[in-house]
Amino acid sequence: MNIVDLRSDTVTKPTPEMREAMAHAEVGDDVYGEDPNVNLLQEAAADKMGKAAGLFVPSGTMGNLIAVLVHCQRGDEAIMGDKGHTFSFEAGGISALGGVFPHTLQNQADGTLKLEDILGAIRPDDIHHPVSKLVILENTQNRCGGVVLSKEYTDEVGKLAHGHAMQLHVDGARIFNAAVAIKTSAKDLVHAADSVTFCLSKGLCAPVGSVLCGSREFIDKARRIRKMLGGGMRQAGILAAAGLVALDSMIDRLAEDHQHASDLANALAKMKGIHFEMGMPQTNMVFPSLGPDVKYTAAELAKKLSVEGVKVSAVAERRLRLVTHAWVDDAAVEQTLKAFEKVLA
Ligand code: TLP
Repeated sequence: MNIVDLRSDTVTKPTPEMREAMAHAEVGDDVYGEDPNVNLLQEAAADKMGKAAGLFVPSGTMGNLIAVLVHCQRGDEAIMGDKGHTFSFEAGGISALGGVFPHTLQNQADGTLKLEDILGAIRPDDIHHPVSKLVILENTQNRCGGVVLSKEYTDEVGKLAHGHAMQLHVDGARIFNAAVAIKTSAKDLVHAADSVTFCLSKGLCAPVGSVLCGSREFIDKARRIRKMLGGGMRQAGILAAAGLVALDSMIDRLAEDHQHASDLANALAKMKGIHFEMGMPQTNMVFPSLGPDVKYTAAELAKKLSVEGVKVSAVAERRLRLVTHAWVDDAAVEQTLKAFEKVLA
């Protein structure tokens, strides 16, 4: 049976072009800064983000952690969404390893943090309080439906943060999905950010890695922290070579993933018991909710779908997440819809 894996875009595998580039990649010791492919990738990534420099890191989680550790000292506070990846899915690393205090604000349905909430969260200069140092936004905002934050909104948040001597970090794990969805450049979307992490290993299909971008001074500090965390990867050019292919040839095609997500959602919305309380997909994430007519929980339904060869995630008692990516084609969409029809019958 053909398996359709919609649990995440992290399940994507390197393309034949990537495997070819990896096989022939010239390498060097990146801890000495001597890996030519890593250096090329970092330059290309920084250019795409409109920042002065980039740093290849093993994961999005490490990229976000390093950014927080550069921007904040122990006891400082970082303002972030309560549905943000850094708050919910990074094992509390900023607190465990950096002593950084997370100040969470409610993510609105459109993925934003209200400007007045951010303003209200910034601490006055008073020895009773931690020092507010950083605001973190996520674009696309995963747990709000993979929604896109606009340039205008991000610029407003940047202005607010900078006006209070704070920095802005964007977790842009899927920033290219955001850019493709609203037909703009990633550079524009993160213009106001002091730092941004984006992932090569999700919709862009590279096997491993993310790039953290920012000013030259920021990246110099980030490089030391990456070493401290054990993220100096030596002959990482084998991975960077795949990352270069990802940046060259995998960005524009993300529109196909968005189309497949839309196709899935439109057809699922017509099935009895399925509704979209989080809204229809803007990018590659589909979050169907199960109404009272559906006799299964999301976890039970996911199990039944897997018997039909369709893997999805249960993200709440009555909500699933389906993520489209390059390995999900028209036939996979069809197989998924047939599986839903069968298990809901
Ligand atoms: N997200 C994964 C899981 O960890 C939840 C997924 O399947 O969506 N920022 C955002 C917005 C992310 O969605 C993720 C991964 C990361 C950071 C972390 O990236 P990695 O997995 O490379 O550490």
